[in-house]
Amino acid sequence: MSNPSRRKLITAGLAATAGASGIAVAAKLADQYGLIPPDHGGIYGPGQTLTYAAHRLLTHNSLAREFPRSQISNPAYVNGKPPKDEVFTRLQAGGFADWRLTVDGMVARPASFSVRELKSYPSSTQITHLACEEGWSFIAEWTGVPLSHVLNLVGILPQAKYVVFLTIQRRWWGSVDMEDALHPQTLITYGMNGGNLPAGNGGPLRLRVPRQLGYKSLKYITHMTVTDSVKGFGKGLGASSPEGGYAWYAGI
Ligand SMILES: Nc1nc2c(c(=O)[nH]1)N[C@H]1C(S)=C(S)[C@@H](COP(=O)(O)O)O[C@H]1N2
Ligand SMILES: [Mo]
Repeated sequence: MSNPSRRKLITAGLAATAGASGIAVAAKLADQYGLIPPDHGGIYGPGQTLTYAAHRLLTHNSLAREFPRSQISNPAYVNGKPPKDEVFTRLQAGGFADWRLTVDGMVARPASFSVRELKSYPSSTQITHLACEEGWSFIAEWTGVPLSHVLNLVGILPQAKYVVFLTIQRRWWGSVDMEDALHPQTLITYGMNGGNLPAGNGGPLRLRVPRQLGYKSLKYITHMTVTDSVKGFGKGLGASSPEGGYAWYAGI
């Protein structure tokens, strides 16, 4: 589905059916094109499907806005406190030398990376906006390795549809589709505003998905699983966010 005029046609079809005969019908059309988000059930499901399908068709390959250095927020906003448990405290005391990011699932070469290894790969820096669903936002410079680079190292299998992320905080986990996973601005970050990523902002390792709301940018990531279905994770909705009433897809 790479032809832009075809894309426009399908999107127009989605919009027209949404207007004429209800979004449930539009959701059926989206289904024909495989554009169904994991939280497609329930009363909000058709709306979620319409949002996700329309975004995917219209904003394919689009870039999140990047800002000049002068726009960086000072101080950066920190939402919540870093974990206080024994495991995190011990890892932090050791300068996160023992922090690992493991990658498994539908990959040719499952692997486990230290922060130092991730820092040795080609890095990417972006000055982007992080917007929380609660209404506040800030701009920061993020540095990390593109997730696509890590996925290429482990070799994703052709049937892969999602990358699921677990964090050191069990309550916080989520997933992105392959389009976001392979998007050039999706990073595994270890740096912020020129220094190491502060623990308050998710250090030592944090996902950045700048085309979606802040809650998709999971902090303290420890584990990634490449999969063709998110049914086996939690309640099967693809993330902790829809379990708590927020959309799985939070595109902006
Ligand atoms: N592991 C983890 N990731 C998380 C959160 C969290 O509490 N724990 N909060 C999320 C929410 S709701 C937002 S808005 C951003 C906040 O990022 P910040 O603390 O760097 O401002 O991180 C997201 N990722
Ligand atoms: Mo948030």
